[in-house]
Amino acid sequence: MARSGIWTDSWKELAIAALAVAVFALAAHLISRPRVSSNEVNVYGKLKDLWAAEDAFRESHALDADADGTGEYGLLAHLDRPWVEGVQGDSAERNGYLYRVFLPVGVDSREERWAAYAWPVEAGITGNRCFVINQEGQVYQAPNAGPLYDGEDSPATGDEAYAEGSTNLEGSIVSDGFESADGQIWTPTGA
Ligand SMILES: [Ca+2]
Repeated sequence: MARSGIWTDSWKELAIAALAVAVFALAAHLISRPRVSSNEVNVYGKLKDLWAAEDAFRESHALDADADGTGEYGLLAHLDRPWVEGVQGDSAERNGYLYRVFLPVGVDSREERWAAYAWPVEAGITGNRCFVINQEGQVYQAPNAGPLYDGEDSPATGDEAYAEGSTNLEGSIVSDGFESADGQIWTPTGA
């Protein structure tokens, strides 16, 4: 009887330990997932804010390098608060994502277009998906599998969401179900 009691206790301890591990794993999953997804949801509003900031900046004529009366779009460091805060190099970090604005070469082109990408500071930890917006104001997302874009070590460089071979942000962001220059399929997103 004593022997079977010991075995019963051992199995109980094992079961409790297994349950504890399962609960811990579930808790870790529940804690990390919402942060990742809320970071991703945050990006949509931030990029729409950035779009409004770029429009306001151009309209203000704060930059008019060729003095033709038409303002040019600016980099993050040119824009109003809160975009200027925490800008390092060309990037700003917000809620686990890096944001970077790209401008085309040529003053006339900078009067017409820009693009901004947002990608995770630490892919798989602070976020998964990558996002892009340009002067047209629509936010697009892509899965960022790999990951393609991951912090400062693996950044977007400007033309990735455009057609293969496109340079200087010419054309449109590819969103018709075909792959863009980075091999991803970008889809419009509302959040
Ligand atoms: Ca100008």
